[in-house]
Amino acid sequence: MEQTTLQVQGMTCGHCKASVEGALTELKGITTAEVDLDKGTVDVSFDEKEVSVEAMEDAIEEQGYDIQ
Ligand code: 9UX
Repeated sequence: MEQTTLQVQGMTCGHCKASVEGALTELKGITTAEVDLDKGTVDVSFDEKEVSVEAMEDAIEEQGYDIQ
C-alpha cells in the first residue's frame, strides 16, 4: 500500500471535499482519500499495482479542480 498527498486548488467547502473524496474512492485500487480543506490537500492510500497518480489527477480534474 502506498501513500501520497496531492495539492488541489479550489476546494473550499464540504461539498468540494465530498466530491473529491468520492471521485477518488470510486477508483479501483484506492483505499482511502481524505481531503484537508484548510491545507488544500488530499491524502490518498492506494495500491500502486491497480491505480496510478495520473488516474487520480484525472479523476480530480473531472470534478473541476486543478492539481498544483
Ligand atoms: Mo462548495 Mo466547492 O459551494 O467547488 S462545492 S465551494
